[in-house]
Amino acid sequence: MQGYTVKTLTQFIIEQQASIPYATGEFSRLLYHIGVAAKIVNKKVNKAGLVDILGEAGHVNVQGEAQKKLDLMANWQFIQSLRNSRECCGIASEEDQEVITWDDDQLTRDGNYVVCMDPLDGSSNIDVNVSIGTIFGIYRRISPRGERVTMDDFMQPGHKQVAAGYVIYGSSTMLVYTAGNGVFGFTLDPSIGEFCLSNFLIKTPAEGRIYSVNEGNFEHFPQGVKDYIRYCQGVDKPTGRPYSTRYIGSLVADFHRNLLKGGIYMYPPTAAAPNGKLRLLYECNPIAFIAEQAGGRASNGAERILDIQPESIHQRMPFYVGSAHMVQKVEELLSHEG
Ligand code: AHM
Ligand code: MG
Repeated sequence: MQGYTVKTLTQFIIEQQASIPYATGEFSRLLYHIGVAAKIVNKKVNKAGLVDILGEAGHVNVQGEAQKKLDLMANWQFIQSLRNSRECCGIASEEDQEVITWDDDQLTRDGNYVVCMDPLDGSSNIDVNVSIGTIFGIYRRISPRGERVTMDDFMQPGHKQVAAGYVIYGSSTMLVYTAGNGVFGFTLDPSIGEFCLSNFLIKTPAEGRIYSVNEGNFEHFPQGVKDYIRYCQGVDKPTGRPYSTRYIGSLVADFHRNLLKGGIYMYPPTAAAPNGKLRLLYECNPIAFIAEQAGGRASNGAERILDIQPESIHQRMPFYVGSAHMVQKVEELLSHEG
């Protein structure tokens, strides 16, 4: 029987590390542990239909949304794995009001990195077998090693991320990440339990033909966004319009499709949610870093996402991300609003 050659995530990380002079392996260890947590969460997500894990856990998370059982499990799993890595000294998670630290644990306090994460995004889709995802952004701490992490460690603008990624639990499970030198995708081969390199140096088309937005909120969008949606719907052969609308309501899945095919994802402000819905630290920033690394663009309509100075760990931000020309177009229309 013929075998086949694969490059696993672990192997890839080791090779990448070897190409960075003086790299100590700390960062590689951190990424490795994220991969381990992703595999465990994947197993549970796959099993979700079989065991009594579906449904709400009876708690409300910090945004007042009902937490699903799988959210809690994923949160716990990633926290444990990050702690085990000994490289992470603090976590900001969508599921926890305060940042997570391990002050009793000197080894962990010595860690050089903080992680901002949404352990299971798109959780309203859990019960209906639609793709969900994990999102993470990694920063080097600015407070001295060995001491308690401070809020300043988390209040760094997105361009300070040393790496960011997402895991999509979909028809297959993928881990996509960037460490600032391109975007790489790994597909989980369940038969060997390894993430295998499947997408080398992902580049997103500068122009796309898909727009993804919750159009049910149309009446509440800023005029510039309404104008952009009308533009997408307009008929124009040279630009390939009308564009297609595709909206799963699961950021990772919507973004991943648009990244590969070309398109724009938007979560604009509405009257009820003047800052939009998505969270800057653990949803917008990691996705924005990946988008830019793939040649795309990410903005809040007026400003580059990665330049925004965070003010609190759960802060929300309007979000426009994807193919560079499409994001520029909506920015241009928004700027006419005055
Ligand atoms: P969540 O973090 O509570 O899961 O919410 C984030 C999700 C995104 O994945 C998705 O793009 C968006 O919420 C969908 O929101 P809406 O249902 O308002 O369109
Ligand atoms: Mg989320």
